[in-house]
Amino acid sequence: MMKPEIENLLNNQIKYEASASMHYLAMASWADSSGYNGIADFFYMHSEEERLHMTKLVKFVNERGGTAKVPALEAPKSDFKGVIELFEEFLKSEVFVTEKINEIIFECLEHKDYNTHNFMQWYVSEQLEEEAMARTMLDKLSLLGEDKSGHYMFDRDIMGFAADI
Ligand code: OFO
Repeated sequence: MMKPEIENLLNNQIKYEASASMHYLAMASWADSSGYNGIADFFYMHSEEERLHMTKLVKFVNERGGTAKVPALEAPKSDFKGVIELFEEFLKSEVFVTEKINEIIFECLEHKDYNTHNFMQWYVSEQLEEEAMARTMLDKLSLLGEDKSGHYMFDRDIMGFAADI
């Protein structure tokens, strides 16, 4: 049986993954309607990934005898100044999720819940990759600055970058 403190933290994490998924869906939609089709595909795909992260947690909580809570969510930000702001938001969101995952890892050790600790390792390595990806993309965009034609090239090549990271 899972300790209530851990169950609570995992339920909070379900909410963070769900809201990252909706956040990225809103970002995909903004990119789509702004003519950045590559960036839109990247965030549509990433939104799906976060949804899977959420579902994996829902199943784990239920399997361990807890009760997973499907959360209500606030509407995500849907308007962005440009591509740079989009990727700043992406990095900020991933850094936030990493902090929350680290808190769970800390509490698992405090409560000697090695099973959940083990399960959460998958999220730790996933976050490492996602943060690295967000930073690399933001670095590339910072080099381009406000250059619109550069942004369209970035949009054309983004799936290639994502595959290389
Ligand atoms: Fe990238 O947030 Fe899930 O884990």
